[in-house]
This record gives sequence, structure tokens and C-alpha cells, in this order.
Amino acid sequence: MRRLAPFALLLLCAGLSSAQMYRFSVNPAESGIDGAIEIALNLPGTLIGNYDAASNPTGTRTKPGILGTFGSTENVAVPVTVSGKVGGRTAGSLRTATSGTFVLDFDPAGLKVHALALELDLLNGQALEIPATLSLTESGFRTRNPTFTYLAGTLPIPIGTVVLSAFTARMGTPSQAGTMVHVSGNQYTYSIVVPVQIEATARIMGNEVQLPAQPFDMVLAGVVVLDGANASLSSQNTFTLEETRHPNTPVPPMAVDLPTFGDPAHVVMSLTIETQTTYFSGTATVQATGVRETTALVSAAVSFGDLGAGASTPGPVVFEVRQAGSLTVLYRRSVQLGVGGTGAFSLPLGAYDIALKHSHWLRRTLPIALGAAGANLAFPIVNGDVNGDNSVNIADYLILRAAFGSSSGAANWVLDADLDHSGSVGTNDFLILRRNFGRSGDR
Ligand SMILES: [Ca+2]
Ligand SMILES: [Ca+2]
Repeated sequence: MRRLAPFALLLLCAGLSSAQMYRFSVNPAESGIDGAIEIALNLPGTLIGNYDAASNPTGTRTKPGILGTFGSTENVAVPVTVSGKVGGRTAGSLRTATSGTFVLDFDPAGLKVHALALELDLLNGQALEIPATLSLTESGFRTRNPTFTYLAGTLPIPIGTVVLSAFTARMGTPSQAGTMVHVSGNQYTYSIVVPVQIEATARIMGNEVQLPAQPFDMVLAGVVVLDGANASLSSQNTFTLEETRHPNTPVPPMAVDLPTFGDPAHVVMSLTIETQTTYFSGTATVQATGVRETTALVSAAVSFGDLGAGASTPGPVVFEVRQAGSLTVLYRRSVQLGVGGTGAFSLPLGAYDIALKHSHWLRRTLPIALGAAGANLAFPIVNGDVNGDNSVNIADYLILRAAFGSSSGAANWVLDADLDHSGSVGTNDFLILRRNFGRSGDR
């Protein structure tokens, strides 16, 4: 067996050396979205006059109800609901240029492609004005400075347009492998699904509102030419996203002027995004050029602390590749470890911190300076973090205690309380937790 080892290693290297990693830059002149976006929102909350006895004594005051007294310093919050739509569903109403970068790792021999990083500015630095209609539903209230009575009902908020000031797609979790098909020469067709978070910031009447991130499976599919040091890639696909979420995210207080018969009433709204329905549809076109990265192999040996002797290797595990000395994640590599907890992945040469946090083990973060010769990393990881918050403490103990004696299928079974992967939660799991009690993982 020993004599086979160098040969096996050679095969491993041969297999991996066919990987070709390119960093692509999107050409905004030829890339963009042609489609439509509509964000429908329902935001319950309150409004209150901007009066302040000390700093704004002549400000607007508010009080719920249309009858009764209104003291000379009274300023009472009024329950309201703001609802409406930003944008619309007319095809072609959204036309944007896209810029950004992404890294793809091609394996022309295995006909597989992985996405390592993706960061797109879907507006290419331009703010986008989108028509918006918002209305305010209330059950009757009065104002002073100016004096006005709003009868129960719905009134339009004079908002005009919303400015989409940021609209980005950023890769989150690692992508599954995509596919490649050889066409001719160094030309391939390819297709890969990249899980991204879409983030949007809207400026509504001068107030910046960060909308809750929307997960989206972005498809890159088209033709790629891998030409040694350089690559060129095209992608075109149609997509439709329609999803309703209930983020219950509070919005920072917004100053709004409400119409009266005379001067407007100056109020501050405190709202929560209760319901957000996003419709995003169209054709996305990407033209990008790539520069080949010089890569080397990172070999990792993960020792899962206190894993039972008969248990199989957990995984796949996700290595977070961070900028050296920072928490900024550059890549996430999902690796199915072999027997004994070893695995390998390629990275561009450079300095990084590599972090591993797997289920109920604590995070371990190791610095590497990756040169052409590659690097070997040993990850001994500490067991006992039942709830996955990167510390072993009383919270983990309480979950383990509630699951004590259970096995898979039982009502009180908790998978991550089975610290030794024996199939049940028992004394040995308790001893592991006790031994590591009080420990925390790396950042
Ligand atoms: Ca914990
Ligand atoms: Ca167990």
C-alpha cells in the first residue's frame, strides 16, 4: 500500500491541475438588465408631529381622534399603515447597466465549473428613479401647527419617485458545481447557478431605506473561451422572481410632509416593513473578460474533536477564505472531506485567513501565506457548541439536557446535541460538553 501513495498523489495533482481559475470583470457597456421591478410594501407603524418643547416649539403636533381636547403641548403618536408600490411590472421599464467582478473555477477535464465570488452592481454606479405610489391609512387624527383634521381613511403620500440608490447582487453560500460542454478548440458552453443576496437601498423623500436582502438563484449561462492567460465570457438568460416575505424589519424614522389645506404638517413616521412582495423579471446579459489567476493547492486536515470512533467524516464543510487580518469573506469553498478529514481546494496565491465553523464544533481561523508550493493546514476543532453560536456554555447544556436519552426520530431529538455522532444523546455527549465548557471559537 505504501508504494501506491506517491502514485495516488500524482493522480490527485493531475486531476486538480486542470482547474483554471479566472477573475472576470463585467463590461457595463454590454451588460445589463432589461425587465421590470416592482416592490410592494406594507408598513404599519406610527406618525408623530416633529414638535419638541426645547428644540422645535413651533413644530407640528399630532393627536389621534378627531374630537376632544388638544393641550397646548400635547404631541401624541398616531397609529397608521403605509402601503404602496415602488416600480411596476411593465416589461422594459427597468433598463440598467451592470458592472462588477466574479471568479469562476473551470475544470475543463471534468467539465465542471464553480463560482467562488461574485459582486455585481446592478446599476453600474447610477441611481435609478422609479415611480412610486404610497398611501397612508389612518383612523382619524388632528394636527396643530398647522391646525388640521384628517378624517379616517386613506390619503396619498406625495412621494413622486423613489430613487434606487444601490442595487447589488453578492454571492453568499458556495455554489453547486455548474456544467461545461466542449464546443470546439478552447470554447465551451457553460451553465451555473450562483446563490446571491440582492440588496437594494431606496431613497424615499430624502430618507435612505435599506430594503431587506432578497435571496436569489442567479443563472450564468452562455459561452466561455478559455485562452490561457485570458478568458472571455457571455451569458444571457431570462429570469422571474416573485416572492412575498414578512421581514418585520423596522425602518429608520422618516420625516414626511403631509398635505393640509395650507402649510404642510411635518411629521416623523416610525414604520416596520411587515410585508414585502418583490417582483423582478427580465433578461440579464453579461459580457465579461477574465484574467487567469495563478493558483496553488491548500490541503486541509480537519480533526473533528471528540467524534466517535465509528462515526463517518462529517461534511461537506465550508472553508471561509477571508482577507488577511479581516473578517471580509473573499470566497467560500465547500469541500467534501475524505476519510480521515482531509481535503484540498485551490486558491489564488496570496495571504488569507481561513476559517472553518462546522455545525457543533467551534470556529478555527488560521492565517496562510499561499505561495506556488501550496500550503498544508491542520484544523483541530473543538466540540460542544450545540446551538452553533461559537461558544460552549449553559445554553448548549440546556439543549443537550432536554434532548438527553433521545435518538433519531424521538420527539426531543436534537441532531446537534449528538456531539459524538453515535446516533443518540447520552452520557458521552454530556462529558464532551463538560470538558469544553467555557470555551469559545476563533472569530
Ligand atoms: Ca453555543
Ligand atoms: Ca451521542
